[in-house]
Amino acid sequence: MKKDIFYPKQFVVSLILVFTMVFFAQMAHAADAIIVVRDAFAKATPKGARTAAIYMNIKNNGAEPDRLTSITTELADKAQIHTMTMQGDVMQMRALPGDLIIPPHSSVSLSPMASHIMLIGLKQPLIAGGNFTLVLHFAKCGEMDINVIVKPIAASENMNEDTQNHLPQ
Ligand SMILES: [Cu+2]
Repeated sequence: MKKDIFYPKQFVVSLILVFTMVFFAQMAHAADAIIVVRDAFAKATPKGARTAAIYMNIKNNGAEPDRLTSITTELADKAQIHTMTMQGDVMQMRALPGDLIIPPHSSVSLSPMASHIMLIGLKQPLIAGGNFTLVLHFAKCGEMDINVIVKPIAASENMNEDTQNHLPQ
């Protein structure tokens, strides 16, 4: 006896509907990446160093500003946003008073000789070739885990390899 596999029309229609919804949900999620962090890196530290600087590019794809309110990592007691200013001939860095604002539809670059995230009370040296997790806390976008790669001390600022996108959870 011949056995036909029978799919009721309604079932097929709802199946297509479900696939369509999943597809668009994923598209929406990709477009949802309001804050995108790229090229997060630190320079290797000499043995015994208590501080380390981290650089990255933070892009805001949203229509409203967001603020980087704090940074945490298991590798250091604390992390601050530092800005660099010239005092005569001497470059000085100081902690940013308040949050780092990421304006809408633009990006903020933390790069050598500009701003950086400073780890204070480093618990272990950063070794070239390694990587570690940094947690960025944004006012709107929430918490974001960033993978920071460690480059040799002489690493230049113009490195575009190791690009990564981090989507908000
Ligand atoms: Cu600093």
